[in-house]
Amino acid sequence: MMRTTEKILVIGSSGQLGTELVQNLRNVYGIENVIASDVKITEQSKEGPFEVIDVLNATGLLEIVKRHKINQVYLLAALLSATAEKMPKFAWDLNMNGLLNVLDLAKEKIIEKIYWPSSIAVFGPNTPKENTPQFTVMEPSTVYGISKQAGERWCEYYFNKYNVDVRSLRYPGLIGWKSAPGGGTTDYAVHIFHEALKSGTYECFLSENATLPMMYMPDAIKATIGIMQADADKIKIRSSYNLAGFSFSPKEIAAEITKHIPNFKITYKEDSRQQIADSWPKSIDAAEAVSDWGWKPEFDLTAMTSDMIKNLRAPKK
Ligand code: AKB
Repeated sequence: MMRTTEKILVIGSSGQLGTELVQNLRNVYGIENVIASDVKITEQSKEGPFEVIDVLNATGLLEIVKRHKINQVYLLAALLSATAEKMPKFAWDLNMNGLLNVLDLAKEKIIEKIYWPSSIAVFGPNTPKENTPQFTVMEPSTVYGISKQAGERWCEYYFNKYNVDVRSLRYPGLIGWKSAPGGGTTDYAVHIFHEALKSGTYECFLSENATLPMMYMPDAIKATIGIMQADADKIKIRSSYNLAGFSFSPKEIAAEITKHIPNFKITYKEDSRQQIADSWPKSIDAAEAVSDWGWKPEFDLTAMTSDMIKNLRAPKK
């Protein structure tokens, strides 16, 4: 474990990414130096310091940040693409004002460093779909994408105007076995494993050829901690970095799962999430993340599938 003076607050820590990020940050910085927080108390509160925080309550947030002498915030609380379409105004409020509340803490020099996730959802139907570059047409057609794109602009603005050290990644769909996703369009790529092992079948809400960029959780954690630990002068992009793992369609992941579960059957019944998937890139060019701060993913579709199935089959401790 690293000796550290960091005091880290993870907001929205009980979600898919937060659950694993908190565990990994605690391995690096020590349990007592990483405060988990969510809008309500969860099982995570048994594992280390935990606070109930509504990020929209700026006064409550400030009190907790001061009490714990926090100097870094990872702001993960947000509504994802599918849920945001059902509650557009609330999604905008949470995704945008939550970010502004945290950016203001850094503007006032109360905290030193912020991590804020963006997403491939910042791209839209007019963006080039293959190997989508860092700088390109961005006309998102979902509420989530609009909020992430505006958030990126705010991050860059606070960096330029107030010298706020904010760092961000445009995550693809994240796949992990330790925690469940919620409210995203890429969630099928996690559910498919659970259903394949439980019942041997899965009804997919995207079409068989809906190729999307994805990433295995250990790579996402490595990228997140990696960009936060990089020297500030290496972080040349203060909106958000393209991040790439690998891409696949429901048909391709089903074929990969069949190598482990030969009788597995997938069926397709598209819902409104297909339209969201249609508006997103199929693959991402992460050249800037590679050259600026040394991004390198480890997992591809085959390695991720084997690891997911091995871990989900292992007896629960
Ligand atoms: C979603 O599907 O909404 C998220 C994302 C790609 O940001 N997983």
